[in-house]
Amino acid sequence: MRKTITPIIASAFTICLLHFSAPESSAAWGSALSLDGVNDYASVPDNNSLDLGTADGQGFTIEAWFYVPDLNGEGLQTLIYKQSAYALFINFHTSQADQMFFRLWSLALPAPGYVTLFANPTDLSIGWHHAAAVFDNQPGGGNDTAAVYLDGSRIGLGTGLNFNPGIGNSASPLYIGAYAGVNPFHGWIDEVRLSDVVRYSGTSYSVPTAPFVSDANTRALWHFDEPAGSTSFGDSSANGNTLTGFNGAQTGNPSPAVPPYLTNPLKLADGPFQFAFTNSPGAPFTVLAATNLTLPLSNWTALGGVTEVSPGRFQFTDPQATNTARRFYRIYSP
Ligand SMILES: [Ca+2]
Ligand SMILES: [Ca+2]
Ligand SMILES: [Ca+2]
Ligand SMILES: [Ca+2]
Repeated sequence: MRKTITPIIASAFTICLLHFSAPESSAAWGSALSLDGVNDYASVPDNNSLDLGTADGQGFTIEAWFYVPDLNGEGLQTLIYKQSAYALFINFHTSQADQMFFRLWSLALPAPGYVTLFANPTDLSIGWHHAAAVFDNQPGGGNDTAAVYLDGSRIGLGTGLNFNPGIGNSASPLYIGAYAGVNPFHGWIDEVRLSDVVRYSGTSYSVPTAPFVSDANTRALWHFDEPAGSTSFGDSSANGNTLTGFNGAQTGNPSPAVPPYLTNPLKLADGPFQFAFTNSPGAPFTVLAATNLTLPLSNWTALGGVTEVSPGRFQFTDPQATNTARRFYRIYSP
């Protein structure tokens, strides 16, 4: 969830002003599936609840939140993948816009046996995004449509598709984050939901603002809210599709879930200024300082790391505080 922090305006009496900044992000609840972009993935064996869109007229939706940690991605990265059935993946680029692909397989199609909907190019920014792929399977053939949505906007639409009775019923496991290690996603994935119904239609929808709740059309729903470091991820639907993390895939968190809470600023006896704050255990922080609050962030001085004196309790001491009459501090994460 995005945290908006209202800046405090400095006055003549301000001796210390602490600004806490966290990375821009629009969602993710609790922890998420952490993926190293090397070979991490999670999977669950095939079963009937994962066979979506196979029956005549049965549409489906696959969706996930994903976190882009940097702008260095180049090449295919997998969100959701069921070989010979359905897949949603991203083609990241550093020198041109990124693309999202939605693939549907059917034995009835000519080689290579699938169609891929290429969504319009879009530049994915650092932070959380919501992606959804919808297959609207009409009875019979010739009138099916497929769509890809990013952050609530439809960025790809395929019409006149001909799946009859539906897409392939494959025996492949369902994969999250990579196809058995191939085309691995780098970042975090959260709130993955598979539904046997068309959840989104038209050109846009309101991006979900809360974790999903399982309903009658939910075939699988993973919150990845297990304790950090878990490699088994429970399914909130009634279908028991427990995912297993491989090659290091585990629960984690890309950013502090809450703004830091300042506990006890104080001036030590010999002059240094010290303060402490609480936050998620292990969260990375850097302290920046400036004597002029209006300086752009790039002109603030990095004072180095913060000490985590006990899990979730951080302390910072500035031995140079005695060198200036006034100094402002800003805590930055990561
Ligand atoms: Ca059809
Ligand atoms: Ca199957
Ligand atoms: Ca979560
Ligand atoms: Ca790994």
